[in-house]
Amino acid sequence: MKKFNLIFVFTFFGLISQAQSITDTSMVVNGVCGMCKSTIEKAAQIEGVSFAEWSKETLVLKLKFDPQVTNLAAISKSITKSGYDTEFQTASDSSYYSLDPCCYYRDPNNVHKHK
Ligand SMILES: [Cu+2]
Repeated sequence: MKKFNLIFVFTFFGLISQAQSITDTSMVVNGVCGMCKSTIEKAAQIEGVSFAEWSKETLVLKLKFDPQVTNLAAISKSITKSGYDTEFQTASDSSYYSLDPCCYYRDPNNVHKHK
């Protein structure tokens, strides 16, 4: 009985520490439309990321990830590779221009069309 309680306590605290080890944060990612949203969210879901949700209104990408597996820099890198600028890095021109013209968020006229 005593052994059982001990196992229970360890399992319980194991679950708590696991829950606390998830980083809950956000970063700003530039974009304009629903297509940007799916590309950004897909690019953000690298190994260790359990949640990624971007808003075209606020440009905020909400994130939950395991800091033992990944970090903001790695997630930002994956997003810039897909063509989007984050608050930390700028996407290369070649990845930016491989986006659909509808998604050209650096073009003020295009941004205006979406607002
Ligand atoms: Cu778009």
